[in-house]
Amino acid sequence: MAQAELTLPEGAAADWTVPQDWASYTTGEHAMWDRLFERQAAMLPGRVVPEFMEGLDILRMTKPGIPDFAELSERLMRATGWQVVAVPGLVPDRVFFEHLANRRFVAGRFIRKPEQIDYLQEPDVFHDVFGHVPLLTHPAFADYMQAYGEGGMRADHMGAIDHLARLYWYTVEFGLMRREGRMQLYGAGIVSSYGESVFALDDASPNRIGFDLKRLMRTQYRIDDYQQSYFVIDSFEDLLRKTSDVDFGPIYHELEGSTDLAPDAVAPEDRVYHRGTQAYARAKMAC
Ligand code: HBI
Ligand code: FE
Repeated sequence: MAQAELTLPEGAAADWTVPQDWASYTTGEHAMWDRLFERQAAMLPGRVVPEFMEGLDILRMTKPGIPDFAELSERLMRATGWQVVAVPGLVPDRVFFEHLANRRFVAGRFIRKPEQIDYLQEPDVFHDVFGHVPLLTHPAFADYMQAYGEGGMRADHMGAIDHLARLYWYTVEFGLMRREGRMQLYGAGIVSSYGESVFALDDASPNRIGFDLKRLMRTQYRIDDYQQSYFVIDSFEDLLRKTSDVDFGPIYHELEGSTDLAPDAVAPEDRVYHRGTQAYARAKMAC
């Protein structure tokens, strides 16, 4: 996605970070976190990979209220050497990549308003912290995120951010994993969403297709609704292996000459776990 020009907000450091200022959250804001947390915590066990639930535990995220990033960072640092830093909102791609490459996860400090409980455009602290941070306690996933940041810095120089961003989208944000015949969630965009936590796993509408790096980088995505296709990895170790020992340069070059695939496409060479009916997407289009 071509990113609109963002300007450094007043009060932000040169790397776009701001103080979280945890003490200034209101009771209402903490209550909003608790409401979202309880809803997801009741639904996710069994649906999400166990590594996610273990991450919540390691980081003591089960205690009430919006987490204090300093405390999260201390525990995360001990587990995998990652930190959580606050940013005002979306940051430029190269800033985002540089933080990841240095094992810093950038998180919004604001929380959604009650009327935005099920949908908001910009990532808030619930999406960023509840969705993304627990898996950063897992060594292979933690390394994958750093490698993604490093890959982003290289892609920036090659003009290939759009293709690389699809990898982030279909793994970190909307990934599924299948182990021992069991499909589970791990993408942050899914696990932080009440509706999509069910849709991604159980609905007949979306495709569920085996992970293939090049295929996935050709696939367009939707930012305004549930995904029409989800991609399935075997394990975090497998994801790391299939992306970190790969020279993306020749892939980007090849992709320049190939056409994109629509979000709902099924290709002949796909390993299809479920061919979606696309009934949900079609019903949406009709209204
Ligand atoms: N900024 N705060 C924030 N959070 C993101 O997830 C984010 C961002 N800037 C750029 C970005 N993501 C993506 O465009 C990259 O994955 C390419
Ligand atoms: Fe996200």
